[in-house]
This record gives sequence, structure tokens and C-alpha cells, in this order.
Amino acid sequence: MASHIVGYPRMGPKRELKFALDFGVLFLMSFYIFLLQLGIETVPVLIGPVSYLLLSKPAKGVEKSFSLLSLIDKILPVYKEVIAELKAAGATWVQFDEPTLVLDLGSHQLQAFTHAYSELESTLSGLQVLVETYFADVTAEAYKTLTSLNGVSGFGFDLIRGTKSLDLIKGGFPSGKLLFAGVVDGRNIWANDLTSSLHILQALEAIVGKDKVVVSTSCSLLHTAVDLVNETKLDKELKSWLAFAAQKVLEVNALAKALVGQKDEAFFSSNATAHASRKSSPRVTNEAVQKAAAALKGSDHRRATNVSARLDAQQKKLNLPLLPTTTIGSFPQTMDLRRVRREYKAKKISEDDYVNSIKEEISKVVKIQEELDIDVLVHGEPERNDMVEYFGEQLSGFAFTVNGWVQSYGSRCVKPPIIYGDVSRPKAMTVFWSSIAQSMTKRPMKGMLTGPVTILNWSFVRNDQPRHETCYQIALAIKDEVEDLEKAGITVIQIDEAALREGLPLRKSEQAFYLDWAVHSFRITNCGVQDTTQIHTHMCYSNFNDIIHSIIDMDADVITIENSRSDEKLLSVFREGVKYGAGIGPGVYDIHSPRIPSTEEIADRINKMLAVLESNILWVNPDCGLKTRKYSEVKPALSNMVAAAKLIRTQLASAK
Ligand SMILES: *[C@@H]1O[C@H](CO)[C@@H](O)[C@H](O)[C@H]1NC(C)=O
Ligand SMILES: *[C@@H]1O[C@H](CO)[C@@H](O)[C@H](O)[C@H]1NC(C)=O
Ligand SMILES: *[C@@H]1O[C@H](CO)[C@@H](O)[C@H](O)[C@H]1NC(C)=O
Ligand SMILES: CC(=O)N[C@H]1CO[C@H](CO)[C@@H](O)[C@@H]1O
Repeated sequence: MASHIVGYPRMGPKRELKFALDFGVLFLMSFYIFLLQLGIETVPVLIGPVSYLLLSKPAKGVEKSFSLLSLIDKILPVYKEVIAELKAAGATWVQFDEPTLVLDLGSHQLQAFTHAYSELESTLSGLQVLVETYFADVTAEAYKTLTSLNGVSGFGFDLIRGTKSLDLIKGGFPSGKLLFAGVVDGRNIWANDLTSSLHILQALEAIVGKDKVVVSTSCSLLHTAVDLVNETKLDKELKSWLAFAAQKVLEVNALAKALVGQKDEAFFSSNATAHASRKSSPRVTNEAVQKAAAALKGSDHRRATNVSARLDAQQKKLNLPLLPTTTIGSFPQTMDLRRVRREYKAKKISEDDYVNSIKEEISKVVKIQEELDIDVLVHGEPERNDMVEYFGEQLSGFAFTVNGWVQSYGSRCVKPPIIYGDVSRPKAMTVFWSSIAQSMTKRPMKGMLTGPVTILNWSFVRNDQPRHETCYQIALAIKDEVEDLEKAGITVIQIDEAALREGLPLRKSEQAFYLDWAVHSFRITNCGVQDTTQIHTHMCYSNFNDIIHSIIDMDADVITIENSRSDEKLLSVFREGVKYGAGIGPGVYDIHSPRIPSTEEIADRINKMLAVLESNILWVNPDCGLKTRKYSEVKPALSNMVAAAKLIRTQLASAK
């Protein structure tokens, strides 16, 4: 075996956990045998036993101190059974994914690997065994443990992310074993630099021996788009820079052949031409943007006045009641709305008709909110398809695929934009609609933007400059938008950073650097506004207690948080004494469910929050946008929410 695709297609490691040992084995066996009967021999892939436990969550009610690793001897017999079945079916190889080997593991956890593979050794005999790692490089300790495992014939490394693994291999590799070199990026969409990869492979071969290097993708191809072949909207030049899964398979094969002296010169030279064209293309480089982003480095960006003084200035202007009510941004996206957008895109309806339909929808949403007596309104985002695509389509440096879907989780898929060049904003993106919406009401209308970190994380990002540089460029574009909104009279602007927590690197050593540039990028977007302009941000996944100080450092005036599914967790951080002076709106009800919460229930939630947060900083809002809900659910739920806020306001006033 000289080339290898890391388990394609299949479920991601976390998903796999749920299935692996029950349904998964069944699937695995039936797929394996099905393909074998067709005469195609595949490598069956199993999540490795230690990663299986380390990535599992204890069931509810299990004591915190319980170590999942203590279950290892319970699950190894199941692994043995599966391995025996695979052997009986005729398998010659088996792959164990142990992605947790790229985490910061302690010696106890590392010992679990040694123990598990020693236990499996006799069952594995007669099989070729590959242990794969991916998504980052491995530490020196993990490398030592991994390469000393018993019964293993090959080790796989992600050589795209991080450089440590490469150095470790250069420092020594067990003789006679195979090295699965992940030189083709499984998580991005860029064409491989074949010449440079070949050099790396040749250098590795010089260390580990002839015929001991297997060319591989850096991880499963689950994380990239499927095939470039049907991408009709991307131009020829841009397409020549890209490789989706189907193209990556060709790259892996071309590299493997080249390594044994059968280099396809035409393939290599055409890819070299593509690389050269990408490097020198004026579509990629925008001098002015490069300069502006470079000027940000090393300097700090913060609003001049501290948050408590700003909140005072804002309150003078906004004159909001205690426990102000608001929603996160989107209102239900009806079939009609989707049809209008689709027809406009397909040029089936005129611009005038489109604008009028959207205006009508905004007017409806504004009226509903006024009738409900919500304090800070939103326009409902009827013109937007998606939080990132909407902005990407209006920024330069972005491209969009027609079929570039990637599985996000379960049956949910996303179609990330491709950032291929320096990012700039040719013209205002949201001012038109926000101004129209504001003109329909006397109440404050929130301007709604997606933050730079989220745009970055939900896109396929350039690999020819560091992520943070791309992020700074997006931040500057959003900054222009924030300032244009302010000029247009929008006094509350929400900049969503739903993905801030999601982008956190796996390894602790890299987390501080990430948080630093991510938080800095957010501050850049709004450092230029007046004290009286109120900046909100919204975040998903309340599990960010570990980064609470970074969140405070974002210096937003108000933060709303998806919370209602894990109330206690979020509030505990404040109970433990973290000082939070800005406004905060932990979601008071879960919009992911059609259930309509009662007034009492919401009031109870607000009271729980008031036990740990000051009443003058607490906001009342649902936990997320309402786009996936129906009006028949949204209206009564918001009505109860406003009633609950009013109830507690009265109680607070009479308690004085
Ligand atoms: C590409 O389009 C052709 C023709 O419509 C179709 O048969 C094929 O399945 C498509 N391939 C992919 C990968 O979508
Ligand atoms: C914030 O700034 C105001 C005036 O600018 C000052 O009086 C106040 O002490 C500052 N508060 C904090 C917590 O630094
Ligand atoms: C965001 O970034 C993280 C870390 O790189 C990654 O695990 C996650 O899949 C990304 N999200 C999306 C939607 O690409
Ligand atoms: C990703 C990429 O550019 N692949 C190209 C490499 O060269 C061969 C041969 O010309 C093309 O077929 C690939 O599309």
C-alpha cells in the first residue's frame, strides 16, 4: 500500500462514538463485506479504544470524579470480537483512529494506550494495523507512546497542521514500520503543492526507509467538499487552485507514484502552473488591505471609555427600562420568503418587487415586536440566507460553490464560502435594510452583523497566510460597516461571534495566542464608535466558562448567550465570583424546541439569574435567532417573555 485515504466517507470522531460499538460495527462489517464482494478491498476504520473513552461523556448522574478510562478493560473484549470478525471476513488491514493523541495528555492517559494495544496484540496478529492521529501535531510524549505501541505496523500523522510531528519523525522512527504521511490537506479545498509535498515525502523516506512511506490525506475527507467537477459557477482560474475530495484522491495517487519514480510530469507541471498563478494573481493580493492589516499588528484597539461609563451614556440616550427585552436577530423564515429570495436570485422577479416584498416583511416584524412591547427591535433578517454567506457575497476575496457541501453534524450540512484573496468591503452591506427598518419605529433597531471570527471559522480559509491575518482583514471590513451603520443613525449594533469558542485550538499551548487575536479582531470592529453607540454580541454554546476572561476582554456593551439548555453551568461562573460589568442576556428560553414556555417559567429563570447577576446589567431575550421557528410558536413565547420581564420589574420596584 503506497497511498491511502484516511477513512472516506464516514462519520466524524465524535459522532462515531455514539455508533461505533453498537450500530457502527454492524455498518462497518456490512460495508466492508459488501465492498469485498464487489472485489474492492478497503481498510475498515474503527475509533481507537482509548479515544473512544476519552471523547465520551459520562451519562447524567455519574459522579464527576469517575474516570471513563477505567472502563477500558470492559470495552477491549468488544474490540477483540470485532477484530476477530473482520479477520474472519478476510480483512488484511485495520485502522484505529486515535485523534486524542494530539491533545495534551497526561501520563495516566498515555499509559492507557500502551495497555490497550498490548491487550489487543494477540488478537491483532496476522493483521496489518494502522493507528491514525489527526487535526494537530503530536507532543513528544505522545509520539513516544504511539511509536512504541505493540502490534501496530503503521502510524499516521497530520503533517498539515503544526510542524512538530515532522520534527519528531526526523528525530527517529521505529525501524521496519510504515509511516502514513498526511501531506494532502483533508480539511481544506486548496490544491496541494505537489512539488513541495514530494520533497517532504522524499526527506521522510530517507529517514524511515524505502517503501516505508505511505502517502495519505491529513485526515478523513469528510471535512472537505466532494467534487469540483460540477462547480459551474467558479471560474476556470479559481478552479485550478482548488482540489475537493475527488481531486485529493488523484493528488495522493500522483504523489505516491512520484515517490516510486513514476512521476506524472504533466500532472505535476500543470499543478505547479496553477500554484504560480495563485501566488501572483492580482485577485488574491490587494496592497491597500495588506497594508491596513499589517498596521494593526502589535497595536491594541479598544474603545477609549470603560464599559460602565459607556453604559451610562447609552442609557441616557436609549432610556430603556430595567431588564430590557430583545431578540437575537432573525424572525421565522417562511416558505414565501425563501421563494422571494430564490426568484430574485434567479432574476425571475424585479429588484423593485424584491425590495417591496422584503420591506413588507420587515414592516410586519417591526409591528409584531411593537405590539409585543419589546424594547430593542430587530428587522428579522428576511433578506439573509445565512449568517456568513450573506456577508461573504458582498465582500471581495470570497467565492461560492454550487455543490460544496460539508457535513456539519448528523444530517446537517453547510456550504462554506471560500476565502481566496485579501478581504475588503466594496460598499455598505446592511445599511440599506437597517435604515429602512429604523425608519419604521421610534424604538432602537439593532444593526445586525456577523463578526470576523465567525466569518473566518465558517469559511474555507486561505492557506497562504496565517488565519489571524485573514481575520484582521475581515475585522477591518466589518469595522467600516459598523461605522456606516452608526452614521446612518443606528444606535445599537450587534456583532455575532457565534463561533468564537468553536475555533479554539485543541492544544493549550496555542489557545492563548488564538484568543488574543480573536478577541482583538472583535474589538477592532467597534473600537471607533461613540460611547453612546451600544455594541452587542451574541454567542452560541454556553460552555465557555474557561474563556470567560477573554469574553470580558471583548469589551462588548451587552452580550447575549445561548444558555437555556445549560443554565446552571453558565451561572456558576458568576457564582464563583467572576466580575462582569457589561450587560448580559443569558437566553431565557430554548428556541430549538417548539415548546412555548410559560410566563412563570421564564420569570423563574430570570429570578435565578438575578441571584448571581445585578438587575441593572441583565437583559431578557430568547437564547438564539428565531429563524427556524413558526410564528405560531414565536408570538406566544415572546409574549410570555415580555410578561415575565414586566412581572419581575414590578417586583423589583416594589422591593425598593
Ligand atoms: C455531476 O453532475 C452529473 C450530471 O448532472 C451527475 O451525474 C453527477 O452525479 C454529478 N457529480 C457529483 C459529484 O455531484
Ligand atoms: C470608568 O470611567 C469613569 C469616567 O471615565 C471613571 O469615573 C470610573 O472610575 C471608571 N470605572 C472603572 C471601573 O474603571
Ligand atoms: C471552526 O473551527 C474549528 C477549529 O478549527 C473546527 O473544529 C470547526 O469545525 C470549525 N467550524 C466550521 C463550521 O468549520
Ligand atoms: C488541483 C489541480 O490543479 N489539479 C490538476 C493537476 O493537474 C492535472 C493534470 O493537468 C489536472 O487534471 C488536475 O485538475
